[in-house]
Amino acid sequence: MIWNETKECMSREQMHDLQSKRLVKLVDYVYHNVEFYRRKMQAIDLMPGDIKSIDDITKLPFTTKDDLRDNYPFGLFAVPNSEIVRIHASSGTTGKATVVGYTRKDLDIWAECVARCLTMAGVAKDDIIQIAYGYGLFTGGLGAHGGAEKIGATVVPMSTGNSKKLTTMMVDFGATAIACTPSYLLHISEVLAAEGLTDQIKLKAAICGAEPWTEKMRHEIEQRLRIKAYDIYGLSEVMGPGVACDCAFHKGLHVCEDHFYPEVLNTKTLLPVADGETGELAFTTLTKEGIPLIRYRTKDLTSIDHSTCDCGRTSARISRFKGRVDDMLIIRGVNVFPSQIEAALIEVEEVTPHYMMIVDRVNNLDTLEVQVEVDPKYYTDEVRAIEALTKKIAHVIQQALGISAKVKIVEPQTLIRSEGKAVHVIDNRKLY
Ligand code: DLL
Repeated sequence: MIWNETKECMSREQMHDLQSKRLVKLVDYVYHNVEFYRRKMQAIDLMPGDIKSIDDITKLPFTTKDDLRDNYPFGLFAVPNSEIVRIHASSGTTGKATVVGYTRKDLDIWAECVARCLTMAGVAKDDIIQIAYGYGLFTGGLGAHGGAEKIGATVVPMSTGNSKKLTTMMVDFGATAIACTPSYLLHISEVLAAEGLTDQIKLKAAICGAEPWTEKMRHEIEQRLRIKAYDIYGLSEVMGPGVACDCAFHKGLHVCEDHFYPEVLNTKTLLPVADGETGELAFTTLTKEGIPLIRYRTKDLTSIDHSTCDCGRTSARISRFKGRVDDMLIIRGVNVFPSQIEAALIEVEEVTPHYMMIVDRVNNLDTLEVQVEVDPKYYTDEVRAIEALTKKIAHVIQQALGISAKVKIVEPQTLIRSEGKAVHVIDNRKLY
């Protein structure tokens, strides 16, 4: 069974009508159920009745990550908590997480969208798929899991962190598909090679995303493992993995645009750009009940193409991502904002707000070193005192980011002072 073949093969006109119908319903829904949207619309004298079709979308105000943070944790939910059956969260720009809630229907639609993506990657009922995205508050693990179960594949919920077990089970179970970050898969390919197991795997497809990667990296993965690798995109605010995915032609990622209306915006004017032009991607969730979002600015840079793909699908395609408009980094699949480090360091009396993050990739695994300047009045040559302070800072950073970092204390006044915008990140990773 091809998931949602009918919807994916809708004509552009049919899609326009469906999106229009859904947007009209959504605007009425948020106006009556989310005070935040009601106020925002009232502020610009906009009533639900003013939105008559998807072409009116530009009349609506944008939503940002800060709006989610300001309404932390549940302020943007459109249903009472009794209707929410799952919570996920991702990093906020400062201390607080960005929290999203799903109703049962939201989870069904999420699974449907992921199922479409997996189907595009050739995964079917008789496949055995290892899900090696993190399970937990991150949407990767459980999101991919739901879609794989929906198509009836045999799901192995590996999560992250134990490469040896993963490679052993890949061989022993005869896994035919894997879903994980592309950098982790490159690492896995090295583990397999080191163990002499590459020839014993039955893998045919990988569904990789959650971090930026390149065509070159895709070819490298395909060559090393003799498989086909597909690009899957998503973000927790909008849903999680499965917002878009590429097909065997790899000419952009097909957006599940019956559920997530994409706009690509000029980064200065915030007006929609023409097909092919790069801009910031925004999504309106056309069917979400738990936390519907209107024109949510993803900060991801891409371009859009509404022409029919060589595969025959008519859905809009977004190009491989070209970066971000903000300073968010993705380290070991985890979203990290430098401002989170800053907020964490403020809690440590002995240090100054001068820090430098050095990100690298060793054996295809990301590493993070945080160099921190100590307040001169606490600086000492005494090794034990420095060790204790290093441990204390590492703990605070781990708590704030959810990932570990190597902390290096440096002498006062040694980190570069910038005359313009402060530079807090050196990213040495090369996405080949
Ligand atoms: O990363 C959801 C996800 C899980 C997608 C598993 C794909 C696979 P967040 O943690 O909220 O959600 O991070 C979202 O990650 O705004 C992009 O900047 C980046 N990102 C996600 N997928 C891709 C991709 C998940 N395929 C943020 N290519 C997004 C490039 C990606 N960047």
